[in-house]
Amino acid sequence: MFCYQCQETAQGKGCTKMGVCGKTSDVAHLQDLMIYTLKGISILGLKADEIGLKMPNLDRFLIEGLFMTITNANFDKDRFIEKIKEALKLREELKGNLREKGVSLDDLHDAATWNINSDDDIELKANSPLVGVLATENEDVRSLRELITYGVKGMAAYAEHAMNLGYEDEEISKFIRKALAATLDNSLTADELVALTLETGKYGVDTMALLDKANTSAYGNPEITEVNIGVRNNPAILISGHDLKDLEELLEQTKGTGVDVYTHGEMLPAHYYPAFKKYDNFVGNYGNAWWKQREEFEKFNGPILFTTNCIVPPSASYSDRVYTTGSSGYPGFKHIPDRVNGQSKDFSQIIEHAKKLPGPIEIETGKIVGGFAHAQVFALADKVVEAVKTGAIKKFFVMAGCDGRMKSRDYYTEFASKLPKDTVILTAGCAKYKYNKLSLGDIGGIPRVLDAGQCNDSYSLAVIALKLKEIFELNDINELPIAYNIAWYEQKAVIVLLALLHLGVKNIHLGPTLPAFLSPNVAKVLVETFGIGTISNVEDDMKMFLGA
Ligand code: SF4
Ligand code: SF3
Repeated sequence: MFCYQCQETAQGKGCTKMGVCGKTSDVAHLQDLMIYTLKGISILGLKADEIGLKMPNLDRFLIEGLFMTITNANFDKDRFIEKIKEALKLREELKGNLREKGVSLDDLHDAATWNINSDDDIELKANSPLVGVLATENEDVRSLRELITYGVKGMAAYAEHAMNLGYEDEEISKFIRKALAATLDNSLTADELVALTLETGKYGVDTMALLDKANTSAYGNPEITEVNIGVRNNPAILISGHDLKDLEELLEQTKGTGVDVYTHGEMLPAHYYPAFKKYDNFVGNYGNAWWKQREEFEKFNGPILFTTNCIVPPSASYSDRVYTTGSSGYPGFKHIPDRVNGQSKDFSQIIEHAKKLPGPIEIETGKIVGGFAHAQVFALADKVVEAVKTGAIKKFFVMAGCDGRMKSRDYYTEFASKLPKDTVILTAGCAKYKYNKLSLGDIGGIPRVLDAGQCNDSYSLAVIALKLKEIFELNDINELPIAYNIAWYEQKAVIVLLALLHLGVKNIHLGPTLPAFLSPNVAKVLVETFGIGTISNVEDDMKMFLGA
């Protein structure tokens, strides 16, 4: 296997025997084959797009398939084998439709033609040197192809959530096909791939905007909210991941059952939406970011529901009470099937399971505050602008992104706690858990940590920045007193980064390390064009950011 798609990749180079994340070599190969096959389908999909031929299910299939390969989303070998078989079936149907329309299918790439006689052929093919990251020999081309692929994976994740709420954009789906097909096109130059990378960022913005519209139309605009981090005595379900539609259905089905619902990790921001406040059994947030799940799930006592990444291989003490749904999966976990014909998912099994188990053990008490997405910040705009004008706020620090298990990420806790008192942190994603429980105080009633929401709500931070640029009548977003010190882990952070670059944001610092998939030359382009940098130590970085 060879995988270097996340920040925790082995030795900062690539996982070759087993993923640091726990992904086994056979699953890694199957994920590569999944992506390879989706790329083949995309080549055909582009031909269909050219003649305006529509294929029902194609968009959803591509989006789900991509999402399943995101770091920590799905470790279930059998589900990948099934999905690849479905992919081959869909691909052949698509070919049939194209042939009917007289489209020539000569000289297709192997990704669009390989096939199987039996299930064993899938694993054989998955191990072929033609499939996977190292199939591209030139390291710069490989780097750009992977950068685009990872960006598209992140985009697909956000597109799926939007789709679950009934929001789709054909242009985004077409771009996904174009981008995936392009990563197999040997005629493209490095410059063309760089251009495509930046275009990926444009569609990243569009996808996050679409998801923002989907979430806020369905559940209202996030508002300032105090979230309880303590517990009650009732049996309870812990829901993790990013999918708000799953949460809504779970809350509806647990209503009046005596079973409480708590959020974990990236589901915390759900509490900020007005629509979820009507559920008396929606108690609070339990625990921290994804990587602490082993100890926290152990103590939670009740069943846990994963709606997306990030899953950590479980310990035996709780594995029988973990459920997955949607694109997430893990061998041995119970999987709650998808919606059929627009009906809700059926969460009765997990609810019945919860009833038999004791309530959670309290691991902390108190409250955390969040809900500072664009509409809420706009409502406070006068106050914020005044604070900037009087110098009460000297600088904003965007510290969005991901958390992770590496010790080096303690940097972010230290950085947040040492920031001068006249600075405000803007955050989104699970990166916030590094400092959202510190007492950093407020500036004239404005908390010093403003949490916009999930990683996709980094879009909100960009909207806020653009609004401030307008209010202060600046020509360039980079003239604002905003510094970017972003932590990344998986591929959603890649699309967030590309989206920020598309919006013209410069001098983003990305840590705790730069992606292993950036070759020296590709990294150089990003440094020279966008001033991308990484982090060193808190003291030096503080001086650098504050210009002292
Ligand atoms: Fe390694 Fe990350 Fe890939 Fe897992 S997702 S195999 S940790 S690079
Ligand atoms: Fe977190 Fe996985 Fe990236 Fe959505 S849940 S930000 S790491």
